[in-house]
Amino acid sequence: MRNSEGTNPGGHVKRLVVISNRVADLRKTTQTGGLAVGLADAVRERGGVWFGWSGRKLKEPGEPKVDRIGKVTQISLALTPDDYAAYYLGYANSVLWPLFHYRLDLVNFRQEFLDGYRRVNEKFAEAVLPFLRPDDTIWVHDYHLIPLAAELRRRGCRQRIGFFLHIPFPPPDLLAAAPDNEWLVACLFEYDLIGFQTEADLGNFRRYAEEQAGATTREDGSFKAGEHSFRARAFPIGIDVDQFAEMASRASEEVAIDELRRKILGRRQIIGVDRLDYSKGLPDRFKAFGRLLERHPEIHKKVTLLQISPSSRQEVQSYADIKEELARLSGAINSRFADFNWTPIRYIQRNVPREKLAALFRASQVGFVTPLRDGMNLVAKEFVAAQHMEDPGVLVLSQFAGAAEEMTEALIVNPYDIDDMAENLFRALQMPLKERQRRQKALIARIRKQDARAWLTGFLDTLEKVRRAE
Ligand code: ADQ
Repeated sequence: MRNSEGTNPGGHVKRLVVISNRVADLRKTTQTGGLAVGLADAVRERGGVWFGWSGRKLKEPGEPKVDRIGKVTQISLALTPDDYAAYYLGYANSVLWPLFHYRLDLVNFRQEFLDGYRRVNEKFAEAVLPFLRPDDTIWVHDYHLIPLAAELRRRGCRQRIGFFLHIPFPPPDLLAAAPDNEWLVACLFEYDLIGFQTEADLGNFRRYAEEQAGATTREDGSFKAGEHSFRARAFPIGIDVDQFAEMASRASEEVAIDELRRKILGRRQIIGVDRLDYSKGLPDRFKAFGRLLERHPEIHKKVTLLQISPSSRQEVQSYADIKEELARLSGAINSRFADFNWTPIRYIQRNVPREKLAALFRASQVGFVTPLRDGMNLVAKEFVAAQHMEDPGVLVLSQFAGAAEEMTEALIVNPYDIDDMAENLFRALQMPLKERQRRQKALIARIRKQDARAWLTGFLDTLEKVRRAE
């Protein structure tokens, strides 16, 4: 018998084994913040293993690198350049990422990508196997590693294995476009618990499981498909609200000076922060800001858009394309509207330290978060956590971000509708203080309730309770 605290019959807390594409640096996570911190804390508290790719590409990857840090063993594996190309750039980011973000037009399916994906998942399973103990709890993360449980089971693993999908799960009709969709879903069935970001994602998975894979499901989230029994549930991911708010209140001098300058000029700031990714809706966001200026000349020189977007996955063509498109759009909008003392769009393509990011959110009057599709979107939650309670900014949020399921007091917009976004920006900029405070109060209560810790314990407690056929 096991109980929900993750203890075994001897009363020892069971070790947690986290497996993700990239291994978080457990020596650094306290400074970097974010999701890795919550997970790293859980592994540190319970003791265990964090396993993943080291980020290195080597012709001869050799044995995995093993670091012991307190009660935690951190294991990282290098990939060959071929594996990196087929597994990471290929299947994960040119097939699964676009497909799961509803972008069939960008899917580039090739048999060698799928072969590489399978091969790397096998290598991961082989490499982590010697480090596993029979009563470990294993938690696998994200779309890079869907077949990992199947590979581990094939090698005799009987441990509880959970999976969390950080990105959306597409409707069955879209998923059907992947040549290997049946195999992918069958791989998911090997987990004891599958976690999704939202009820909508869970609903899509349930429909596929029932309609295409003949599974039977019950209200409590338990599924039966052939030999397999498992559970699936939504566990919306959250942030450490107090830690982020604390960071935001320690404004850096640079940000404070910039804010003061804007105050003197009576100028407001709209902020967007995203990895440079086509799922984040950046071109339409720029267009919406342009439309706002076009329709409301009275706010010229009174507002700027600060967009912070470091490049990512540049070796994938669609990412290089979006980078070019954004440079063109911001240039066109700036040259149309700018004056000698006002640049409408400030577009920064660099990573910004978290403390500075938090301070920038606090110094902004509107958070503009408009993904075309997003698993959750932590930026929306960070923007709210960073606000002054007495004089808060307004969040303008896409209806297609997972976060919109919870954050209903934001101004919810359709990210495909440029006019709708422009008008909601205008509304946000005019919003009376009382209304801003009311919305902020409700939003902060929401993100506090479903914070990083609630997500973590919610998932792990549910995983411990899953009854396994042993
Ligand atoms: P991402 O697609 O990366 O995550 P998001 O949830 O917004 O999207 O998280 C990004 C994180 O990176 C945030 O903490 C943000 O502050 C930080 N960040 C972004 N740009 C930055 C910059 N220029 N400098 C510094 N930090 C920056 C995936 C899914 C999401 C899901 C998360 C977590 O796509 O939908 O919410 O995982 O599950």
